[in-house]
Amino acid sequence: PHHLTDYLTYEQIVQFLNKQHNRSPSSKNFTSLFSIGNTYENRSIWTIRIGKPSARRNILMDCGIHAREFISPATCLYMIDKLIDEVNNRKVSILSIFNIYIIPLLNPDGYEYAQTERRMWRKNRSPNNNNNNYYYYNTNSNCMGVDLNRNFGYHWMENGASTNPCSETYAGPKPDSELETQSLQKFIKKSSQHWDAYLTFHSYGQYWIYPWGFALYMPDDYIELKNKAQIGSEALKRVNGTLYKIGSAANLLYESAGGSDDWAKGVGKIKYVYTVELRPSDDMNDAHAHFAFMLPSTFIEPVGQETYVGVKEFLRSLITSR
Ligand code: 0X9
Ligand code: ZN
Repeated sequence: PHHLTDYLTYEQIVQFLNKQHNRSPSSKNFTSLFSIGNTYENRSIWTIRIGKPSARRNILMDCGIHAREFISPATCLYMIDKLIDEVNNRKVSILSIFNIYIIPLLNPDGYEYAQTERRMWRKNRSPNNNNNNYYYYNTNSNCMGVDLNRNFGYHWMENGASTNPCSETYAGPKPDSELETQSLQKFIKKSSQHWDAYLTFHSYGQYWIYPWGFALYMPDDYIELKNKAQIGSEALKRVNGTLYKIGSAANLLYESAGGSDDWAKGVGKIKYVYTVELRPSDDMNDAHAHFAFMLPSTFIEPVGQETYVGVKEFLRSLITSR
């Protein structure tokens, strides 16, 4: 058990993952640590698999798509620590059924930049100096970075995204242009395995969101997605009383295309897909709302704790369905 009292740097996260992988004989047996690809600045996108040999079903989670949302990677690390606690548990656990793959930091370049240079950085750090553009005009620019959550090639650029490289929601020169986007997609596709669920953690607002983000209409199976989101968020609430809202991305937040969630469902054909917007709430009557993206690190523990319980209960509810 590890105490996460601070937001870690990329280097510290790599160390943390190695320590977790090597924690015990059973953690060495039941986890694997690998990279799904590299970023523009050549950082590895580390991924850990946690699951017992009997596990036949697969779950994917990622954190840290947006650089400034520090509570997201911290929550993935917290869950990794708790899941590895469970690996030692001889009882039947969700890890006897699911291999859980966690990518704790999908956008390490942006995260490092937010930690060292500009706290409110959101995008990745790829330069926008090419004319390799989807549109007839070029977007050569000195502004850096692509919003990875506008870059995924499913209904790309249809709504709520920008063609301007200086925008915070710049969708990139073309769909799937970014290495981080490609790495995640390759991993989802190549592991010719079936994925039961994909959860992507962001902040903030306390929303448990299902597709679609690109348009206001609902997926055919949205009732099932909604029911399972309810199970997760109710369990989460029982821990510290934290209240989540549930709905589709476009309805609850705003229409925006190119998200990893829409791609995972629309192209990746994963049934249970969610974006979880962690604490704080965005309700200005909430005492913590003013923290916004700058949630103090003292929140890592309670947010990690409640999110882990919610996710576990959600996963349990999948065991009986399918
Ligand atoms: O706008 C986003 O990318 C997400 N909110 S955030 O404040 N973390 O930036 C919400 C994404 C919801 N999903 C889709 N729009 N597809
Ligand atoms: Zn985000």
